[in-house]
Amino acid sequence: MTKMASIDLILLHPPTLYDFRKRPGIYGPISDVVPSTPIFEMYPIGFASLSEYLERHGLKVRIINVAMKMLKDDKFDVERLIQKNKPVAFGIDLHWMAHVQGALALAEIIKRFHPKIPIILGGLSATYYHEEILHQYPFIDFVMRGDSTEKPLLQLLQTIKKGGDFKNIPNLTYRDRRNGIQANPLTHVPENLDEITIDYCHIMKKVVRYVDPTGYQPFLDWYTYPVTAVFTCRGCIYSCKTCGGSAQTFRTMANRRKPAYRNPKLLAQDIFNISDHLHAPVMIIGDIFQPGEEYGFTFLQEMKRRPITNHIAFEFFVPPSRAQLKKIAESISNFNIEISPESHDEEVRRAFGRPYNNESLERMLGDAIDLGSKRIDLFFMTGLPKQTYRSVLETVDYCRSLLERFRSYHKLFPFISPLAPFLDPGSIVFEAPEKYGYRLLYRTMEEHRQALLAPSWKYILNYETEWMNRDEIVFSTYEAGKRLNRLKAEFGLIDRKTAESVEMRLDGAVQMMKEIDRIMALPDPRERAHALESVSSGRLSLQHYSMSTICEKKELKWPTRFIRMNFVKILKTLLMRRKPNVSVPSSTGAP
Ligand code: B12
Ligand code: SF4
Repeated sequence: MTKMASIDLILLHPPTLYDFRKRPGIYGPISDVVPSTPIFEMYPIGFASLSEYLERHGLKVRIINVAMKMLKDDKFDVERLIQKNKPVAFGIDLHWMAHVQGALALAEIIKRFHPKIPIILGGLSATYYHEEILHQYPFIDFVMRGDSTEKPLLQLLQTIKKGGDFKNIPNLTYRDRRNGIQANPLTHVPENLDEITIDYCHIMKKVVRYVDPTGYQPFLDWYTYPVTAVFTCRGCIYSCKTCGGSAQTFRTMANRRKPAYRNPKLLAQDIFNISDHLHAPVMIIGDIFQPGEEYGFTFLQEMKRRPITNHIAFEFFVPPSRAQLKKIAESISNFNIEISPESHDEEVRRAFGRPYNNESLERMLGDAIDLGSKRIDLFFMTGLPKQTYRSVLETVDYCRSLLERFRSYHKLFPFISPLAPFLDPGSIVFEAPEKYGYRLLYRTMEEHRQALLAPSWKYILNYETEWMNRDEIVFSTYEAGKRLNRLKAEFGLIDRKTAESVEMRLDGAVQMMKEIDRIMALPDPRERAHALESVSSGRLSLQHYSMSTICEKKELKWPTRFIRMNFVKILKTLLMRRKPNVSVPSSTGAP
């Protein structure tokens, strides 16, 4: 038996488009405000909890970030990787819809080499399309649905290994012996997150076990900027109209009636564990006041008991009160904030589903600055309900007014990015586009898969709105990006050289988009294909305009210390057996 034969599950993270190295396109600013490139090489953080949980229950799991390997090495041979690995099962995430083409392509390769090894798909998009997946793509054997698959996946793997009936495994959709498709009830919907953990020490140990730092790497420059995330919840209480993770979407798609929260004390412990090993920033995913003030205050009290120097980034769904900010400032010395008003226009913001006005936003900015927030990021978006081209540009004017008002602060960073590449499947707007002024261009999984083969992100976008067509969404984004870039230089948030290089790239991208439009209008398909090929192999490589367009990745970075890893502690952990940071049974303290 080979060494690899003992692995039970290999979790693979696909690129958005397979093979993006041979088929470049203008992906545009679709990933400008997340750490990934448009290949979306970041794997779902759920991979970490799946791996930890399954290993805790006696299985052997390996994560391989295929997208990252392809991104880092032009010659990386995916087929060879697949061919030489023979686990009991392969798992592929189809969490973000943007991976639909890449996920299916990887699955096809696996089936070609290993027709007998089962392939499991999971994640939010797979959950939404579970039946279509099994109907349309014979190379997929199982879809594990829901936002919490640790336990049912364990059951599935045990059944695959030992034999048995699949019909009692919750959340599972599968093909039965007569090739019929069975969707078991989605009943595993845990009420809290105390039994699972995102344990970075577990990941470090796996990196060593498989001698594979790239396979576990979450995004391109993670080893120089090892930012981490901790989770307060799965699910959400808000219902933002285009969000595939809203309360309503989770209810219909994942059978979740209310969010599952992590015990606030365990959450603090998650941060301490990270802080012991890494000096880099920690992002808290989910507003700590979403479950109620008591949850947030319990967490902060816990943090106060053990002061740490890591920068902690808080995201807020609504502006917190001064009293709440004050508690944060008293408990955490280096706190940072991010909030997404989406638009300066209160009507647009309301139509999107954010329940606050500019006055409360600006009051919060003043308070946070006053109380010592180290940095504040504001995220705006294009492609929103009721948003026109003009309104997008007015958002930049609003940013100017904020930068002027808080001029002496120097740490208020506005960003603007498009709702792209796709309107989230299962979101309120996706389910009833006309009602909200949207026109959905692709609905099925196959339509999305084909769309990803288009040469520019304009043709990939799966929607347009009553207020902006795809052209306007695309070009208002570039124009706003350009103006915001200049604004940042003017207010000293980025240096002149950075601003100039962003602007040059932006202008180049716009030119290239127009050239692609011209080619796409050619009536003869052969001529079109030929022209597209020569553009992509041309001197001005498409790749150059695709990786980060309207801002630089470094603009997103939270402050951090120069030496970001505690190597001594990491080494000790690697040599030690640690108990996972979970509590069973659950006495959450969360509401
Ligand atoms: C945190 C978050 C992020 C973080 C990602 C952190 C990470 N590495 O996972 C950041 C900010 C980086 C991010 C980025 C993006 N996000 Co996001 N994100 C979220 C958010 C707010 C929470 C996600 C969450 O709580 N996950 C819970 C964790 C613990 O579980 P998990 O990772 O989902 O994994 C579990 C299951 O999904 C499943 N599972 C996942 N994969 C697999 C694979 C197998 C084989 C199996 C069996 C199970 C399985 O089991 C896991 C464990 O139980 C949701 C909104 C929401 N309320 O859910 C949006 C959401 C998931 N994001 C979304 C989008 C669109 C994006 C972007 C594409 C946006 C963009 N254009 O930049 C990018 C993609 C980034 C990338 N891949 O590189 C959409 C997805 C809609 C869709 N169906 O496509 C959501 C629903 C809402 C939204 N619009 O923000 N995101
Ligand atoms: S966008 Fe809105 S609905 Fe979606 S996760 Fe954020 S707050 Fe919740």
